[in-house]
Amino acid sequence: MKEVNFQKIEKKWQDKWEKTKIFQTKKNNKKKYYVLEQFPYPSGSGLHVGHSFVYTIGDIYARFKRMKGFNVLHPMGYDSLGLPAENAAIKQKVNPKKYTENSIKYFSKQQKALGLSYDWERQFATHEPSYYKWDQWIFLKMFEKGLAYKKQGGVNWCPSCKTVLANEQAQGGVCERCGSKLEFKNLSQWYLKITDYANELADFNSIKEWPDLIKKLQKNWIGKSYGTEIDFEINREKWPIFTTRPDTIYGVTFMVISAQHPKLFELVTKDKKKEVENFVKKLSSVSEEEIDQLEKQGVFTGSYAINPINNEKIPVYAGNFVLADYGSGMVMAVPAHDQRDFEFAKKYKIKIKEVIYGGNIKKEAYIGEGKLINSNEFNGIENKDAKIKITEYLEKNKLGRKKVNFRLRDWLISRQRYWGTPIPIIYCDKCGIVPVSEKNLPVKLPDNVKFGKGNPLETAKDWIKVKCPKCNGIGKRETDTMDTFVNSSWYHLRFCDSYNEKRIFDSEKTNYWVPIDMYIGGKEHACMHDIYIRFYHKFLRDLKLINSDEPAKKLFVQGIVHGEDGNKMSKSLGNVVDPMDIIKKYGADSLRMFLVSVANPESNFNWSDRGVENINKFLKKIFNYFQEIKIGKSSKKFQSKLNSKILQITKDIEEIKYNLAIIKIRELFDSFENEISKKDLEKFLKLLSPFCPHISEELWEKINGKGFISLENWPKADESKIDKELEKMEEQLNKTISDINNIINLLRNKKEMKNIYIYVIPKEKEFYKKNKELIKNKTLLNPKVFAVNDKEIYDPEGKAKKTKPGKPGIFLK
Ligand code: ANZ
Ligand code: ZN
Repeated sequence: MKEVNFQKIEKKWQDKWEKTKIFQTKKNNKKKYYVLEQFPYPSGSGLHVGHSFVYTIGDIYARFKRMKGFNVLHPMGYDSLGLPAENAAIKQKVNPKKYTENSIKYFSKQQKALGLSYDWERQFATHEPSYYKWDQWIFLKMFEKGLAYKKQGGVNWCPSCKTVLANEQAQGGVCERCGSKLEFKNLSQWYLKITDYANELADFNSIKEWPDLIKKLQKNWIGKSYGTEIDFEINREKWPIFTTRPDTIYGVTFMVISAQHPKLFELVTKDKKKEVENFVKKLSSVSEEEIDQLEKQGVFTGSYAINPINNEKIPVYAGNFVLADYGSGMVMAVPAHDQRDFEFAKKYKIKIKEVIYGGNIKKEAYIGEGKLINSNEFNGIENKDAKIKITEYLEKNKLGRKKVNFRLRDWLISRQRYWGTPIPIIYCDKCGIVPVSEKNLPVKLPDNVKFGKGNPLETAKDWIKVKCPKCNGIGKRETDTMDTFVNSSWYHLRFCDSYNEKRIFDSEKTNYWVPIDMYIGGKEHACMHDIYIRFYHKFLRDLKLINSDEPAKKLFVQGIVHGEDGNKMSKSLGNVVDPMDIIKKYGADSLRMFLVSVANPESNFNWSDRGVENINKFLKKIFNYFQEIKIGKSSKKFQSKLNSKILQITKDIEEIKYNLAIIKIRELFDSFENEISKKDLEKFLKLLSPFCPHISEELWEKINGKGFISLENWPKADESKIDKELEKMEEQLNKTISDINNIINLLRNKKEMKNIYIYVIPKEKEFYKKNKELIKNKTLLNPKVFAVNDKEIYDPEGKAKKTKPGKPGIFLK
């Protein structure tokens, strides 16, 4: 086999694509298709295998859809603000801007080396003031509508990143970025009122095609819960309490208010003050997940609540297992029917009152269904019905009401860091919080800051000092910047009109392209970016800037590439693969094809050097074949094969089962005969081209000589040419071969195996005999074929009995 200089070929076509701008997109009469891969955080270390994988998945799709006749938008940009860039810059003692811009150059160079068919004319990076100006503009719109607001409260603080974090970034009580254990602080911070959209975000009806897993994770995170709000009276004040179990209201024997509740001390009596203060001080922050494992602790506040249904007086405790910002931050505790309350009651010797019949409440809480007892007029009613009846009763007497609650919290966006979008707010002693006026946007990040202790922006004294837009008095700029997830919440819209200076984007242009038809990204974003982008999309819809409800029709979540040893790639394990090394050695086409050939792109898989080498050999074989082709007439058999493969490959790509498509491309190549028509060879190259665009262009040029294969039409199958019977037999044959290989792989003494005996039904004998050579090549065993009714059948283990039509019996020796 002759060597092939893949690198030279790849460079040639990348240059041609770039020069002719063939992937540049404009509005036209074709149907649109928007493919987007989640844009990267450009880091100085460049592209890793995970990036190459995501972009390859998207690029194959974009190329495929383009050839299918769609007007495809496939843009790329950089999510370039954020902590990691700032930290890396500090470490290298350079300005984050310089660091970031170098990283972007390096990144896009590597992306180009992968042969990705982006419309580079639309590229932007979020650290450019022409982009983040619109982050600030959206913030002002939210501020105007009361959706951006400042609030004092308990927040998660990362001691290592030295900033507060949003709830979504603090799951499990650790920092999403660095994994440090979070501290609890009480601070005044900026929030976006995502909870106003909670109900709509919990509705997935218009994104049915999102993966079930992502929908489930989001659903849990948003946590829609139907219940009843009941007004308890404490010290003559009304305290509405959220419960999902109004049927247990007669069993309430104490109340628990969150130790972090802002109004806790209004309930604490003088003699209990010291004790409660000590209790609160001892507690550290816990995440929602941790609460269930926590030892339940509390302390009596000295106050009593009145149960509105029977006027019973019950003690109010402060406790560590109640969340301050869920429901009303206080619970009505029913120890007989809630295990947390049960443990608490046992510990503090509080009365346990059974109100639902069926359990043994001496041992544990009974959380099952049953009839009500000890509940006056509601006795004897099934508790499911009692939920409705008691809520009705409370509603009638104005003591309570139906209520839907969400676990989702407002999005905390303040960050005490430099490398983010400045929050466009000015503080004035006279006027308070004043928004920067629109015409003064963008508020640019100052260059002159000192990194070191605290928020660097606080060292930009000249920048901070500013006139108050309202009274012209002395004002001070907000020094917190926005969470970087803000930047990525609407970038998909900006790609439709990247360089608009007058507006955030032109609605007509954007409405043409959005929603994204195929969005590709990681599972880790399920409850962060994937929720935020939906929120922003809906908000901008409500501003009438766009007319769709959801950002993406389809979301595809790719698997993770592990190291050759099966572990997560990491420097310390020495199993990191640099895609650029692979491109240098084998070329981008081999890398691309390998990445999507091992497994379904949805699954995790292990890197394998041998795997790439194998693909590389295959591509060399194709290349060599085309150097010495005999163009002629295709046989009927080949035409049948080709057309049937076109059908299957098209379907596989459509469903992003690229690995299956590649198996079929290989089978098709294996079935190449001495003479094939030019048209058919062209079709083969077209099928190959989304995966291996460079050599496809090169070979296309060789046999056709005109234009770019990337802009050709996808081949259509002529079903009349398919010999269904034959194709079915071949499919079964391939299945048999793979069964044989599976058996061989399981055997310990595989080396000693020489012969394979294949038992088929009489009708299939001829077909298998004809394919003996193929079986031999693919299994490295010597095949002997018998029909089950042959007189001289050799079948020492009675395997012929297992034969079924299309499924031969097999014996190895
Ligand atoms: C009385 C009761 C009796 C409850 C019973 C449960 C079982 P979801 O489904 O998650 O909405 N709750 C209310 N606010 C809370 C807070 N801030 N922190 C911790 N727990 C809180 O759960 C609602 C239930 O969680 C409510 O129903 C309340 O306890 C508790 F046999 O009220 B329940
Ligand atoms: Zn003022």
